[in-house]
Amino acid sequence: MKLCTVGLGYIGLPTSIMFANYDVDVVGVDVKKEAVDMLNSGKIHIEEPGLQEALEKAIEKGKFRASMEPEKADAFIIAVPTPNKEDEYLSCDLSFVMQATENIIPHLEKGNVVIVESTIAPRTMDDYVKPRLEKAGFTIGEDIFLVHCPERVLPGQIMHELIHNNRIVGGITPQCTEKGAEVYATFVKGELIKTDARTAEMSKLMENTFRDVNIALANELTKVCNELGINALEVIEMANKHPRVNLHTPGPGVGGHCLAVDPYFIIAKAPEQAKLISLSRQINKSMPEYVIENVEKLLSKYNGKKITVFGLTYKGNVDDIRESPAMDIYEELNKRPEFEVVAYDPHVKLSFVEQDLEKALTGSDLVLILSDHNEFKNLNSEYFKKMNVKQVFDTKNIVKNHVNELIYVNYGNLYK
Ligand code: SAJ
Repeated sequence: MKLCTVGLGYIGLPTSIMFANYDVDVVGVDVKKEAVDMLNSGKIHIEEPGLQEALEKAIEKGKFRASMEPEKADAFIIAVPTPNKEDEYLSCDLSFVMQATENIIPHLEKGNVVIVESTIAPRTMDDYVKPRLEKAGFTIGEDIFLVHCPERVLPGQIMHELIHNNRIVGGITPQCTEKGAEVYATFVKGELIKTDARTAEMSKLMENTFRDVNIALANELTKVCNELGINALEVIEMANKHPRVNLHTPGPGVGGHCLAVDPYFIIAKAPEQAKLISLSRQINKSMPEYVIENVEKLLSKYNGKKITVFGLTYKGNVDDIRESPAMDIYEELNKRPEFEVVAYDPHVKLSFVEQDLEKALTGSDLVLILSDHNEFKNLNSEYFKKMNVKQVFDTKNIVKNHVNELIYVNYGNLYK
C-alpha cells in the first residue's frame, strides 16, 4: 500500500511514521519547508516520546519521506489543523481541511480511500467534503471511499495509543467504512469501531467535551471550597472513593488544541441547546484570572515582587504552548509593572524562557507551578526552601514533602 498524508504535525507525523514502520510506503506532505527538510534529514520538529527513534527506523527502511506536494497513492489521510474561527461562537475553521482536499483532488484515482482525521464540526463530511469530491466527478462509495476517522491519541503517549486505542471509523457509506477499516488494520490492535461519518464526528467531539465539562466541575468545586474554607483536594479524594464518582483534577485552566477548542464546534452548531457545554468553557476560561487574583493576594502579604513561573505548556511533559492557560497567566503577570516575572520551562526553548533552574529561582518570592512536568515532580519543598524561595503556589498539586516553614499553597489550602 502507498499512503499520502497531508499535514505533518502532532497527529499526521506520528501516524505517517507508524504506517511506514508497518511497511507502508508513506509520503508525508506539509506546507512548512523547514519541517519537510528537517524530517528528510532524519530529525523530528515536534516533541513526542519515541517519535525520533521511529522516524530514524522508517527512513532507514526507505519507507518514509516528506514532501511539499501530494502525489498519487492508494490512501490519503488529511490531518491538518481545525482552529476556531474568530466569529461569535468560535466555530470550526475548515479552511485547511478544504485546502488539503483541493490539493489531493488532482492525484485521486478510482479505488482510493480518502480519510479525514482532523477534528471537525458535526456534519462536515456530509455537507462539505463529500460535495467537493462529487463536484470533482467522483461517486462516493464507488470511485472514492470517504471516511472520517478521528484521531484520539493523547500527546505524550501517542506512539503507544496509536496502536492500542480503539478507533472510530465513520464512512459516508458502509463500503467506505469497510475500506477505511482495512487501512487502519495495518497496525491498530484496538477495536475498529464501524459507524457513519456523522456519528464519528460527534463522538470525537463529545469525548473532549465530556472532559472539559468535568474539569469545569472540578474547577468550580475549588472556587466553592476556598470560599467556604474546605480543602477541595481532599473532597475530590474522598468523593472519588465512591465506585461511581470520578471527579477530575482542578488546575490553572484547560489548554491545548483539543479540549479548549472542540466544544465550541458543538456550541456553534446548536447554541440554544448546548448550554452546559458553553458554561463549562466559561468556567475553565476563568481559571487564569482566578490564579492571578490569588498570586496578587499571596505576594501582597509581604510585598513580594519576583515570580518564577514553572511551566508554560498546556500540560506536563509536552512542548506544546497552544491555547495554554500557563502562557496566558505568564503574559498577564509580565504586563504588570509591580512584578518581575521569570519563566522556567525545560520543555520550551524560546528566547524569553530561562533554562537555568538556579538562575530562575534566585531571589524568587513566589514559585508559581502551572504545568506538571516530571522535572518539577522531583523537586520537593525542602529544595525550594534551600533556594530561599518565600512561597510556592502549586496549581497542579505536584510538590511533595512539605516543609513547615515554607509557605506552600495549593488549591486545597488557598483559603487559609
Ligand atoms: N486537565 C485538567 N484537569 C484534568 C485533566 C486535564 O485541568 O483532570 C487539563 C490539562 O492540564 C490540559 C487540558 O486539560 O490543559 C487537556 O489535557 P488532556 O490531557 O485532558 O488532553 P489533551 O488535550 O492533551 O488530549 C485530548 C485527549 N482526549 C481525551 O482524553 C478525551 C486525547 O485522547 C485526544 O486525542 C486529544 O484531546 C485530541 O486531539 O482531541
